[in-house]
Amino acid sequence: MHTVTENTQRFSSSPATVESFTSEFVRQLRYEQGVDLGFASSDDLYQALARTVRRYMIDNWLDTLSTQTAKGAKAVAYLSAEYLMGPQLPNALLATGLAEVARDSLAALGLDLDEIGATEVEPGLGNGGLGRLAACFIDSLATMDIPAVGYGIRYEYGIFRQTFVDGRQAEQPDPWLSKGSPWEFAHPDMAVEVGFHGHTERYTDAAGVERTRWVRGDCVLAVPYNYMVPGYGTKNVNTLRLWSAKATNAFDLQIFNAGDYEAAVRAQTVAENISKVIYPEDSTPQGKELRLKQQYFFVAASLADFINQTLPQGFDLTKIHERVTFQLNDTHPVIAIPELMRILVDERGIDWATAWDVTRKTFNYTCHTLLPEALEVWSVELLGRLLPRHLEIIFQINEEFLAEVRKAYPGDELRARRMSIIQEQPERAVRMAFLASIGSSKINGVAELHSQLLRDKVLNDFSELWPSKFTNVTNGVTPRRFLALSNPGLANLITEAIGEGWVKDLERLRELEPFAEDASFRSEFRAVKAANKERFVELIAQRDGIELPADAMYDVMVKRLHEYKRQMLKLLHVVTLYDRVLRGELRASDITPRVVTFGAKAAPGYKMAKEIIALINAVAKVVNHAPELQGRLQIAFPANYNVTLAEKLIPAADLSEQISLAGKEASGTGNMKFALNGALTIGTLDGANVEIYDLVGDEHFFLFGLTEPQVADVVDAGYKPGAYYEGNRSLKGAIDLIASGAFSNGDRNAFEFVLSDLLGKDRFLVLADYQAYVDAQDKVEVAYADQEAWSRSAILNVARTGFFSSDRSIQDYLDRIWHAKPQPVR
Ligand code: Z15
Repeated sequence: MHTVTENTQRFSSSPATVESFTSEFVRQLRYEQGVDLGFASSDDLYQALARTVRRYMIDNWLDTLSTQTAKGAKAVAYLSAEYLMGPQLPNALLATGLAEVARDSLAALGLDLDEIGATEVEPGLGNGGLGRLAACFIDSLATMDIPAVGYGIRYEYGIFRQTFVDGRQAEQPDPWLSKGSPWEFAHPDMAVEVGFHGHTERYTDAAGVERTRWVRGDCVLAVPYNYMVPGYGTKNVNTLRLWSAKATNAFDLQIFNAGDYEAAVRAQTVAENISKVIYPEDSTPQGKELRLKQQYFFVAASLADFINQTLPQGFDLTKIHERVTFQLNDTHPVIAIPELMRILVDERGIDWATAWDVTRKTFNYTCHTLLPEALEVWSVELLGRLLPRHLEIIFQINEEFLAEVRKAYPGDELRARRMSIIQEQPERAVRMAFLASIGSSKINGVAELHSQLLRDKVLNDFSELWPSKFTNVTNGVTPRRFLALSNPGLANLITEAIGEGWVKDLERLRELEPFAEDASFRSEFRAVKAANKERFVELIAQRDGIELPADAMYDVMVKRLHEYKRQMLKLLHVVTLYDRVLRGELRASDITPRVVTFGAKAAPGYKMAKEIIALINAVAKVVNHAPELQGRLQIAFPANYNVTLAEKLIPAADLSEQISLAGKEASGTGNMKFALNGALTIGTLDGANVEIYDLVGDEHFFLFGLTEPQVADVVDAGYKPGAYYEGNRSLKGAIDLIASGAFSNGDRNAFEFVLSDLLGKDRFLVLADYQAYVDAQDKVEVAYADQEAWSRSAILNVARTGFFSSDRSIQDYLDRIWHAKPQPVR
């Protein structure tokens, strides 16, 4: 069986010998943790091992910091509410080149690296694609020697742990820090005060100038925790700085002053709640007060940190854009724009016009969505109460902006109203995407199609006003984690064929193209895939107690549960196959054995998503045991899909399901990971699927479904899902089978909530794309039967998707937006 770390030593030379590593490990265990080797628990061993590995990164980290400070070069500050990091130990072993030494040294002590590594709880500080993208980007920034810092929140509880109770999602807290994190460095000494509430005042300063100040009502401390972000194949180690909320001493004082101990402790709880838990929403914001507090909390701390700690003392802030570019990862950190204005104008006394000019040069905004309901708005009432000065600043920005719009389009009052940062209906609220667009130099979408739709639809007025502000940067994924680490079998095969340069230059995978024609290479490629399936089957057996065949086609759909992603379409395909067999239209023995694997968390408040999860589990229960199917069709739905599971599952996949309704998925990044690991995609022309399709070619991709303009036409014509149901026997058969109670012990109402929506509304045109999807799946069946041709296609998918390295994304950001330069540590 392949293990996570077995091949990694080949990519880098080790900074330690087995002897020195062993003695450091034992020293950590005894003298830092106070534990004897003979009595160490698995967690003791993990902590000591992590601290041992960490020790070999620290000198490079400190050298990176001092090199960058000395050079005064322009830095990238990535502002993101989420970082979905995944396990840290294997990545650190890969980056340091210590994997083999660690394995041997532990073995000499009678210990097993993989067993110890399995103790790690991944930091789940993100929901899905957006958080994982941030993690890939900081990996690439470090690998490319770019001075960069990631700023975010150290949530005490990460994304919930999902379990299934009677097939329905239940959420458990994720106390990922309960045993401490060996990877973090706390700096309570560098805490920053962050204010909230209060009021604003006008006053005349010593020079006789009219100014405004914000008198904060209360404040909390933001305590920074630093994490090393090691680059691969370089000495550079960057920093991820996550903020944790702590009550100020003012709360303690209240105990004495008011004598109300309980109230004081309650106030402390309120303060520390700010970084308590990540909001489990993905692509649909909740508009909760605590969420806005989180956003301002980390953004205010990050700006203060950069200005006061990173820039030299007395730095002229009218030049801040020469030293840093703040990248806004979606609208979550957009309150940073008025915050920088407040600092420049109120605190530094810089005139408004200069401050605004500087601010706009300092920020850039990445939009990650097309769903109108996903665009954040904050009510004027809430924003004005929580951040009164920021609301005033937003109003002034808006006033000046609307004057500019009226000047550019005289008499077009409708346009001015459309473009206002303030929406009036259904309540007065601040449109954060508009504020971001106005306050940034560049606005980018995350795939070609998405960027085009931003220009043409979501932000059309803005792109008419400022066409050159808009650009595209197609997303990418780090080949370190998602190929070198997660798929050692394939990584070794590639390296044997073309050398190891691909790890830092993924376009070199092109050199694999001729190997697609090589029968013995194809056979080795199939052997790797088969071994990855075995590895996955073993994992799922012990992790979930699910028994799966290893010699089946692995058809995989893993992503957040969302209607627009259309897990229902995949499920209808499965039900259709079952229904056809029941009706005697299809012989089970003619079905290629398939394991349909789902992995998906639903936002806890998203009723439809949770019902769909229940339906998938209900169908699985019947289908997996149906004698009629002779085991040829299985559904595996392991609970709690996360990065750890993704790293085992993606390398085992044959077929990647990327079936969102065209025009809804901004990019997708799972789609890239699968193609890179040699799965073929069945997908729509949505998000980055379009670019994958163009690169790999039509013969190596199962394309189906309406295109975005066709979707618009169908919707404009008045879409009637019922007509598709009535007009399609096999679709009607599948839906009727669900409605008959076949998956709910005869209960005909069990899935009424899902089915009535599908037949009455079907916002995401599942029924309209059904037949095209089933037809495409029939082509999959035929194609898979020819294993030589399938492997050829799979190899070409690997060879042609080097474009999707996050290193390329970062290079695009550098060229098109950031203009920062590498600063390698010597
Ligand atoms: C999120 O994960 C994404 C967009 C959002 O607006 C939010 Cl709030 C969360 C995803 C997109 O859905 C996905 O298409 C994209 O690949 C990913 O961000 C990274 O850009």
